[in-house]
Amino acid sequence: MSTDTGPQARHPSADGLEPAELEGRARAVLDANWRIGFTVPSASLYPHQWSWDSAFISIGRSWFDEARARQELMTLFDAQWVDGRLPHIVFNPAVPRGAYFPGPGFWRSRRAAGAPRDRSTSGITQPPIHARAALEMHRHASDIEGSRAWLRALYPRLDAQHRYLDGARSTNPSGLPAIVHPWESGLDNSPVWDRILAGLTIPPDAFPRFRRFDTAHADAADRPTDSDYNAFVYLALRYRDAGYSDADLAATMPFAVAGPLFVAIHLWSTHALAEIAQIIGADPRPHAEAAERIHAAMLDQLWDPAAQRFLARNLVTGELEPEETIVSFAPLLDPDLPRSSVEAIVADLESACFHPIEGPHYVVPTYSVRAPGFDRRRYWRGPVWLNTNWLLAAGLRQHDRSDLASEIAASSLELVAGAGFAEYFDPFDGAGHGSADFGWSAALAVDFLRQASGGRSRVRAIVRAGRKHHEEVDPGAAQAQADPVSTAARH
Ligand code: 2M8
Repeated sequence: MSTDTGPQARHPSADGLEPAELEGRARAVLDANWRIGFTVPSASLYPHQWSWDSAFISIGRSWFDEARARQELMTLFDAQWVDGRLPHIVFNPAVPRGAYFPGPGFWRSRRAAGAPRDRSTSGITQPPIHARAALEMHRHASDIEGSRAWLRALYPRLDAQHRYLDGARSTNPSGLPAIVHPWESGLDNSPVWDRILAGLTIPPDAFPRFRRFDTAHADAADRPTDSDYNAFVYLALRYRDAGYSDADLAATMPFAVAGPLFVAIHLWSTHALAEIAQIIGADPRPHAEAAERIHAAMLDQLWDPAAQRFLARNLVTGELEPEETIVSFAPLLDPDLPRSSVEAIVADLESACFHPIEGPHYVVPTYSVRAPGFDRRRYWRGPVWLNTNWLLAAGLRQHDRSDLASEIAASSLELVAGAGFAEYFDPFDGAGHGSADFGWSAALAVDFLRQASGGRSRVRAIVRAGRKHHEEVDPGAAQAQADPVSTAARH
């Protein structure tokens, strides 16, 4: 999406938009992004299949096209490795080389032990939201028998995915699944990783010069920096050149982290897997036991009593990474989270760091708006994203905070009604950034619309308000708000 074409272009014709029309537009985006058996996150910026994107997209699509939604997850799992790992990208052979970096020639998956031989993939993974997605889809399936048969076919693959994460990836002192690359977190350039990336020593001859293609499709100011990309490439090559081996990760990989978002999603999906097992007549107990174990390890390893916050643990140094970001809220997905932790998270969520008291704004920014490094448009360093909003809304509903969940849902719908299905949004003026026509923004808008509590009339008011809200924002005031110094001065 161009961000330089002024407010009119950023907020096209939301005038008088009805919820049904908004859903129609979302469906049109998903249909335009459909390829053979899966949906691309973005036709320009991400022209292949991404793992957690497909899960979010399937949830939204399943409200109106169950067959394609199921097919999407099956296509993804067709690329699962023998060890159970689900790759974060499955490359579309129809896309020309050079459309995306790093492509199949970089990852060289076909040479790796246990990778599929008939298609190219990356060798890293992404947050395992898939079992939860499958359960969500089943819950609102109109064709229950078809859905049950599909779950039966998917279950062994989901089970293998979880065994991989609970096995090879959890063989470290935390007992939690480690991620070996910021791309595995899904929140690539989140400030959570800054300290670790700053400490990397990248030898000058570590890799040949490479060319990024992302900045040809999105404004460079919206994307990770070149120095982020150097670290991303270096870490991916380290893992690839070690044969994608998970042996002794904390000793062999410079980046090995147990992060609250990845872990909480894994835990939430483990609970979903137990339910799926029950639905298809398999034994839920191993999953229930795994969930208990992950819950205990998450509280023990990732809760910082001093900060009263969940933080990512650097498994190389043993330290917790202190940045105040949205990952700290993800443990709301744990249905057994102690009340005191729920209350601490809600207090953070409602604080001026994530919910500025004055002036119009949208929730939930991905980084504290008061942090010196907060950036209202740069990717995972401040903007609002629909998938993190969707996860937090689900977590809040689980802990009887439907009031806050509805607020997040309303903010999400206002954003897409005002700025279209952008990849991410400025928390102050609601402008869209990154790619336009982004898959999970469209899909999760459908889910928010279908799940909206308070009835259709309330949704209609929210969708209409989307445009009004955008019009009322004074960009000058929004800029002042985004400046942490002036924000701090007001409180
Ligand atoms: C972004 O990540 C990819 C690398 O995987 C990229 O920047 O090229 C992230 O937002 C990630 O969470 C997402 O799955 C992917 C595709 O939407 O894009």
